[in-house]
Amino acid sequence: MRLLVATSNRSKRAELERLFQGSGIELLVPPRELSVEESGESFFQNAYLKARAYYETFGVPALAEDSGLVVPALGGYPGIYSSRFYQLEWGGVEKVETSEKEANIKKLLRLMEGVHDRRAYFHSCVVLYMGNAGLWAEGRCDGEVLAEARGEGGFGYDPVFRPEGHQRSMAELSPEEKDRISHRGKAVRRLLKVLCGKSLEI
Ligand code: ITT
Repeated sequence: MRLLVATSNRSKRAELERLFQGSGIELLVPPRELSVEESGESFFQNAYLKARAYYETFGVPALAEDSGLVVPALGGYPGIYSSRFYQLEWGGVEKVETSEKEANIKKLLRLMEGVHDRRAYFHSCVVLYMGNAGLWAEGRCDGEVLAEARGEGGFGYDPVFRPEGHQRSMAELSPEEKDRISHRGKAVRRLLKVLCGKSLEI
């Protein structure tokens, strides 16, 4: 089976490729990236919109993922707005000095200054869209927002997120350690269980 990976985020694509290794399913890179408006109100709706757009453009079963960091003390933000949090009026627009990632992190840390409840979780929803049939699965990784960035691995908010049960930030974990506990790892393993009918040790 071959699936098109409906994402323009290279780090996310690399993680999905790792998570599908050994599944017998081949992930194909799209001939070009699409700009899909993420107008949904949930991770599921946005993942569905992306998977459907890639399927309709390229005619191949498409796998999309929508994810983000949910911080209850911030009313659920950045949430579905995680990738473009710095641009949101909510909480004040953050200027991009080095990269969008740095601006997102800077805004999150600014809003968390003096906040006692630092609990947060990453959420991932994967959607496989095949035209007249489909599948979806979700995963969550609980932890807390750190006071400052630590580590070089992963992507996005990984340097400021400490997963439960670990002393290191997500960006300080090896790729294999992250895959074992991550929201994306859990969602993909659940999808594969339905798709292949077996549990994979990834
Ligand atoms: P595509 O829509 O093209 O897949 P994207 O990066 O815009 O790429 P999302 O809309 O799903 O993807 O936004 C996900 C954002 O949530 C991502 O850019 C990060 O800021 C954050 N995020 C998701 N998973 C993460 C992870 O494993 N580690 C750190 N940050 C993560």
